[in-house]
Amino acid sequence: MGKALDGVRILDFTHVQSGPTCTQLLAWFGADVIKVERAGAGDITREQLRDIPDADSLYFTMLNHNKRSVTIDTKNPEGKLVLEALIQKCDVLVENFAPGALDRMGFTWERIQELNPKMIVASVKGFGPGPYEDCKVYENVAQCVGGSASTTGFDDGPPVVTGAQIGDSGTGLHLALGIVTALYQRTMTGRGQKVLAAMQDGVLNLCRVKLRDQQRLERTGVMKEYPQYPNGTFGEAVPRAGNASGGGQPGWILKCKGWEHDPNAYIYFITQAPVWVKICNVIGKEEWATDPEYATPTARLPRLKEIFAEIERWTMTKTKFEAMEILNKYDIPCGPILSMKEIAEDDSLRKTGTIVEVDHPVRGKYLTVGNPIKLSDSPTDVTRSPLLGEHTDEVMAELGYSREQIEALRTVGAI
Ligand code: CAO
Repeated sequence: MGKALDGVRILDFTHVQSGPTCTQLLAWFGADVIKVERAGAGDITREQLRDIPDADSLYFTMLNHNKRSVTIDTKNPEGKLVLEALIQKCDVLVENFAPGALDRMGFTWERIQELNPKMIVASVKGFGPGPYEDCKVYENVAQCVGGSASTTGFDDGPPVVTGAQIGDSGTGLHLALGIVTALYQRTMTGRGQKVLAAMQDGVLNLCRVKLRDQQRLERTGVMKEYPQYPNGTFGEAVPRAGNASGGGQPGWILKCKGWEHDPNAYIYFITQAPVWVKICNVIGKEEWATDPEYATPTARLPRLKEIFAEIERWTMTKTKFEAMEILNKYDIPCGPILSMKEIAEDDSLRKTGTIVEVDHPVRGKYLTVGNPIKLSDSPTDVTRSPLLGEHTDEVMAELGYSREQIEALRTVGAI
């Protein structure tokens, strides 16, 4: 079966996490992704967080599946010519260098347009145009400037960053959507364009509901779904809401059997209004179903702490999986707190290709996260990440270079 992006060639000038997540997705959808790296060094993540000496790290391998790797020194005049040949042959150039790096290399938007007017140039940057546009940015910085950190954590503690890489992988995902959209527009205009996904913007997009809450707070001075209500205080900005859902259906994380020794023996429990009566029956508080102090969502809002404490008395008598099974019978939305170990061992995630075992010639077998987006007519086969420069000769030959020319370029350090 063909793949959705068959025939699309990506010049992958990305490194670390945000850019590589984007190009990995495009590769999974069938694009030919040619990753350009510096000879002898490569993407810095090849050697970061190494768990096996001299083997590409999991950091690298898990972000660079299904790609080809070529080494080119793009600051060497002859290397520049090779990059120019690639620009002429590819549809999209994706990069996430520090601001200005591509221009300093001599590959301005204007120069790229001269070489290939159909080229789409897609970039991740930390910030969009403005006072911080020249700043380098990493994941946690993006979480802080995008509104996530100030709204994550508990009211009595400092801002907290989340383990989900919303700044890096989140922005990579945004960029991938921008690229396929630009490819689609190009089918009508015949022209390339610039695509920018700023990490601050990407995080803020994912924190959209918190900007909603900021405006609600400014209008009403209080947010009844937040744990600060009714006994705490609200300031000028959206506060940290702990584990509250913050939405229309109150939720909280509750202890389950074994919580004393297992840090993940917890369940997320949502007191969804349509199943309130069932919740009351399950936890043995049948009287709450009709008591006007508890029977309606509005009546429950000032009592959420007490209600969750009562539900927790019930969840503590069950393991998180037992609780999940019972609650799901009654359509009560909930979810066990799964550890990475439990996720890695989950059979159903392996069956769907969300967790995949990959074999690598140097590091052997390892687990990775497969394509989270499933297309029925474009299935994903996860193949290992390339070794540094593994495909240099192959790609150079496709560009029309002879064996002698390739050797000559290697001798002068251009590839
Ligand atoms: N040949 C020759 N030179 C190359 C090259 C190649 N194949 N590939 C890269 N280089 C050069 C670049 O031209 C740049 O040189 P100059 O600084 O002289 O212009 C240099 O390598 C390093 O680029 P960099 O500044 O992007 O790298 P860094 O490690 O200092 O910074 C990062 C890393 C991530 C902070 C920065 O790239 C950045 O802010 N990127 C945008 C935001 C982003 O994506 N952040 C996410 C990081 S985690 O996913």
